[in-house]
Amino acid sequence: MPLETPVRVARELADRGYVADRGAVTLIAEADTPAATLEAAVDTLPAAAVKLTADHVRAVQADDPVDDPAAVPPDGADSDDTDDGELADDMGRADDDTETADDDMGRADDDTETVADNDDNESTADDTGSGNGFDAAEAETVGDREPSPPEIDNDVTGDSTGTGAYEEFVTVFRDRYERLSEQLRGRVNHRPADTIGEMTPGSQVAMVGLVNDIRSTASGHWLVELEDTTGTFPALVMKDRELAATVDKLLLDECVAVEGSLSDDAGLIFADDIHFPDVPRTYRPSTADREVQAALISDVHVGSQEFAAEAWERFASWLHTPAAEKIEYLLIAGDMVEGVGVYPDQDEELDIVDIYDQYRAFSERLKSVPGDIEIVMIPGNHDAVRLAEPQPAFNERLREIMSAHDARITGNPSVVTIEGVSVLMYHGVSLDELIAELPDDKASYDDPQEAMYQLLKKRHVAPQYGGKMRLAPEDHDYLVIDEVPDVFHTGHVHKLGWGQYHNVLAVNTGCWQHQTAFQKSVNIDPDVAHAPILDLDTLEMTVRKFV
Ligand code: D5M
Ligand code: FE
Ligand code: ZN
Repeated sequence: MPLETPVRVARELADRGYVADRGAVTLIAEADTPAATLEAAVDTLPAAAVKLTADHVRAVQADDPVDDPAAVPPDGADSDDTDDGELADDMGRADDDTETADDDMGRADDDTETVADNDDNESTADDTGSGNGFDAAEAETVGDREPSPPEIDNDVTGDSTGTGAYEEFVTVFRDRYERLSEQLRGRVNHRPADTIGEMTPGSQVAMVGLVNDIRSTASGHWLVELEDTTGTFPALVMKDRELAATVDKLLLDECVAVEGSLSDDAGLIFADDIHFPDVPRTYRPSTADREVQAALISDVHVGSQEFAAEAWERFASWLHTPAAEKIEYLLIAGDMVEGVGVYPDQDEELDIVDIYDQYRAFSERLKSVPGDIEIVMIPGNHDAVRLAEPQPAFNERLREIMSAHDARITGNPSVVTIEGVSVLMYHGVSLDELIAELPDDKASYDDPQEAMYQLLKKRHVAPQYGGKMRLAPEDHDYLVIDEVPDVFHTGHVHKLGWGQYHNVLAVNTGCWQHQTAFQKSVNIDPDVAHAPILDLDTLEMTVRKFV
């Protein structure tokens, strides 16, 4: 029995449109005549069924002693020529593929990156298993995964009230102010905007507000205007003060506190300090109480000519191997498909032109993933949901198309808690904005995690409204980061980057789409087919490459 068999069994099933749980794959792979067992097991499924379980396979094996290795000693020559013939042939071809995959995975091992490479964390070189993972002896000990259902919070799906009316923008910004100012209030002795002008000139004052305007004065200083529910008030940041560097990091509409002294005419605050809601430095993330892992990915872009199909299949196959047995969750942070009409001339690079066909093809790709892995997905800007954020999850029709894998489908953003670890999943459109607006050392495409740190500091996933990021005004600002997450997971910029900010692991998870013509024209070199694997019990991360 070739060692690669579990992978080939999984592929064969996926090709036929079935998802199988790990137990089913293992039983078929270990059967004396895998091809016949597979055929028989599939035959027992009702026409509409897509999921093959270990019980199905056991039922077939109980009925048919020929497939029970204990009952009939294997006869190699016979089984090769008869029962196994056809599939063995197919699998023989697959074997060549697998060998490449194997080879690549060998490299993947060498290429495995750790948090330590990227930041100052400690991590083992590769704790996802030794060798290429296709170890038959180990496979025997592999049991079914038993993920717990994820808890989902902060999901707009089904609760959207916004119609886009002006008053709703007032409401959502008021909510943003209320919730973020709450986090700053205890730290400064602040006053409402409409009473500051009545205070004694020269006195110490503080105000909490949303940044309404940032402009430089004729003499090169900065005027930052804050707005609260009573009005606006300006603060002056002198250009030669250290604080001027902080102004570079300010975004419109974010919530900050300014402290300083009131000018002689009581018309502005000379700013001494600016505070952000931020994450406490002492934050201690929660961890799982068992050894279990999650794979975090994004930007699959099925339907694009650049979709990295082979790499995806290598990844999915690897998930069937013992090296991946601890991976019980797969989180996908948006852009499942390439979509249609997302960017000008996008249609020239489409492999599949119909949006529903794209989701059908995506669903097929999901079938290659072991059926006992819990999948959670949120939409991105290429997906067929409203573009304005917060984005509700896929509608019924799309859920139906993607139902094979029984994934948890939730909005963008969502807080997904798995094994006690809270993961803030957000697709990441605001990252483009941050990278454009902030100084390079604070946000760049090469280090997308730096931009994520800024979002954590601002406690909002998309502070600046009006540029690339579209806001849907709800009665509640879903984009505020109320609770500090243990992990912050984004995608969108197609670059891999991760690190810790005040003990929160921030990871942008690259993509499964090779460089597009647009990306080539602007020199974006995407990080394709990387799968960050997170240990939920230690929050250490390793990255597997499937390129
Ligand atoms: O976004 C992938 C990345 O590339 C993201 O940083 C936006 C950027 N991008 C890609 N195509 C375009 C066009 N045509 N205009 C502007 N920016 C673009 P994704 O959401 O996967 O397209
Ligand atoms: Fe994308
Ligand atoms: Zn995107």
